[in-house]
Amino acid sequence: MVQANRENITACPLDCYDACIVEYKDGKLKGTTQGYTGGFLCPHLNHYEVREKIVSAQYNGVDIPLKEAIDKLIEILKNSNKTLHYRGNGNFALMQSITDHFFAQTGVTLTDGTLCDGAGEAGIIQGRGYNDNISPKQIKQSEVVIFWGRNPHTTSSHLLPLIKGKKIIVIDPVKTQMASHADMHIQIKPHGDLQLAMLLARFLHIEGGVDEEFVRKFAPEYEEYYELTQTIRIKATLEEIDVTLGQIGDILRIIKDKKTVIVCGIGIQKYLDGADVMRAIDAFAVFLGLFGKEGCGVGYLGDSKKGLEIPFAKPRKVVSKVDTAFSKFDTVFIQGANPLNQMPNTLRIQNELKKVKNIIYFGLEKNATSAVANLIIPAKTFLEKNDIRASYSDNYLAPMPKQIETDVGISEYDLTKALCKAFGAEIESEEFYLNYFKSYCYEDKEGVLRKTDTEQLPYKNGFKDEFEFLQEIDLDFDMKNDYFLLTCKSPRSLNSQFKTERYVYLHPSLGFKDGQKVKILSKEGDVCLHVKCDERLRADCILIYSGTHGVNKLTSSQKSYDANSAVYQQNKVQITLLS
Ligand SMILES: Nc1nc2c(c(=O)[nH]1)N[C@H]1C(S)=C(S)[C@@H](COP(=O)(O)OP(=O)(O)OC[C@H]3O[C@@H](n4cnc5c(=O)[nH]c(N)nc54)[C@H](O)[C@@H]3O)O[C@H]1N2
Ligand SMILES: Nc1nc2c(c(=O)[nH]1)N[C@H]1C(S)=C(S)[C@@H](COP(=O)(O)OP(=O)(O)OC[C@H]3O[C@@H](n4cnc5c(=O)[nH]c(N)nc54)[C@H](O)[C@@H]3O)O[C@H]1N2
Ligand code: SF4
Ligand SMILES: [Mo]
Repeated sequence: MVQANRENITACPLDCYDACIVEYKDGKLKGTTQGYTGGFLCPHLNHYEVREKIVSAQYNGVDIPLKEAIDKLIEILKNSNKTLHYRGNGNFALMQSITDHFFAQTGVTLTDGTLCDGAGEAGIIQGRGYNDNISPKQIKQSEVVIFWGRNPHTTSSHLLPLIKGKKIIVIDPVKTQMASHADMHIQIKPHGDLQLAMLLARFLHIEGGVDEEFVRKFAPEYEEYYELTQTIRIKATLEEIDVTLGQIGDILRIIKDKKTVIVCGIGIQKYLDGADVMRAIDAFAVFLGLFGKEGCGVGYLGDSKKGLEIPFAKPRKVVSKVDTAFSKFDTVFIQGANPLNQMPNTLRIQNELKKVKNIIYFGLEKNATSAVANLIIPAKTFLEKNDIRASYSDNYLAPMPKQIETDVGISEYDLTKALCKAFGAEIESEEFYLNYFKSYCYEDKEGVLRKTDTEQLPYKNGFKDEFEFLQEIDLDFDMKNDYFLLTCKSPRSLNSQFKTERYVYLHPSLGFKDGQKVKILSKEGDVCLHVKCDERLRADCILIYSGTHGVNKLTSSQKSYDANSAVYQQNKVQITLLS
């Protein structure tokens, strides 16, 4: 039997690539050397307590005891004809979805699709058949790392020690911290990645650099794909995406005969055709034969639950998480999410939620969503409850035993148990589920629980079937008019948690000055923000970080063509000066 908990060791609960295992000692959180945390934590966990926590349940703006709030919740759910359970990833641990177990059993509607990485993942699955992420071990063994639409200093800082001394290429419209240290930075126009990836594959083929042995075995349709890459007009395309032929040559020269990993982020896929972009990057990696070899591969967000059968009841009814028709429900139970700030098209969400009779918010802090809720139920922080988490990129499960007792809030398990009891639904003990997850693991010599059935070297026996290349492309995106909206992750916030940003970032050449107030407009709406000039940007881009109040008034609730994923950068925007 696998070891249970080590008292002071828990794990960061946040939805983050790194899944740090942490120590809680004398009221402080510290990094450990387990997993690949390397002994340090990022600012979020170093300042975990800065958040303004909700300390009391509320009904219609009045503080009430927790017990009364739970009774109220039961009453609301009993009298509701149509209820929606909308759950985000504010806490990424596995027991957070125990609430699904109750809602699914009682016929409540749940959500489907993602605000996050779905389009890219769909592209991976279309090409490779399934998504298996590379582990940090492969990144460590590589010679060249290409960061493609990923900002490691902000969103995966624990990769940094692993890439010391390697050749680095960054493909990003922003001169990120990594870009300014890199051997090469392609400051590509947003949405230019599909064409770049196809041109790279084409020139690799022209130079005779295709790994013939690999493609013949695992991707026999590669000549047809090469023909597709030939349909792209070279000169016009390079101009359109703002890349030079020299840069293409340089990339191919740097990676020639080198163990290369391509570390992709969600930046490449916040578009309707996000799946195609990821698939074109994969195709380039296939031409290079990067799969199934030590020190090589393509990383992205993975299915962190891979290899686990989730023991909770499955929903019978689902609706989209991206363009959710909230108004069709009497009751909306929102857990671990802040849709009024984080979902696309805020005005639409505001209008939809106005028509909902009962809005219940179950979270840690006050935010745009709690402000419209009738009933607020405070959650417990990860230190105050038992849980266990998985990682996107490594195969460990990290137990998260309770560290502190408090009388504020309720855990997801305890709330679900109370609901199951009131409705006569079935539920096992908390320990049962935690042990169930642990039963997938063995304990390695460092004392880390690792899932037994996971490949350490993904695709070592090839893909599910042969690699499926793109057969056609649709380049229907306005690359010329107005400004591109970039909306990526801030170092200070975790989406809308912690310290959110308040500015719009513009290139100084646009003529705006720090502190001026501007209105940013898209076809969905507008938002007024103060300017910060930023040399790291292209002059045709504006940057508003995820979490900034009002940013999603600009974004569209369309869904990516493949997978029901949000497309935060599909809309172009305009700027006008206010003062
Ligand atoms: N500090 C911090 N860390 C986080 C989060 C956070 O909010 N704050 N959020 C977490 C979550 S939920 C997620 S999903 C991950 C995501 O983490 P990342 O995958 O790193 O995602 P982003 O920051 O959205 O975008 C990454 C980079 O893509 C670039 N980019 C934007 N558009 C394009 C494009 O068209 N082409 C190319 N090539 N690049 C482009 C952006 O400039 C940015 O530098 O981060 C997690 N970690
Ligand atoms: N403009 C723009 N919008 C974006 C993005 C972007 O890059 N740009 N990124 C998108 C992406 S990748 C993502 S993943 C989504 C994230 O969007 P959301 O899933 O809405 O995530 P957060 O903004 O982090 O809000 C998390 C909520 O969870 C609550 N919470 C934290 N811990 C717990 C807990 O233990 N229990 C409970 N019950 N609640 C808890 C917090 O109080 C907070 O209200 O945003 C998307 N929206
Ligand atoms: S947010 Fe990410 S990097 Fe920061 S402590 Fe948590 S898992 Fe580690
Ligand atoms: Mo995300």
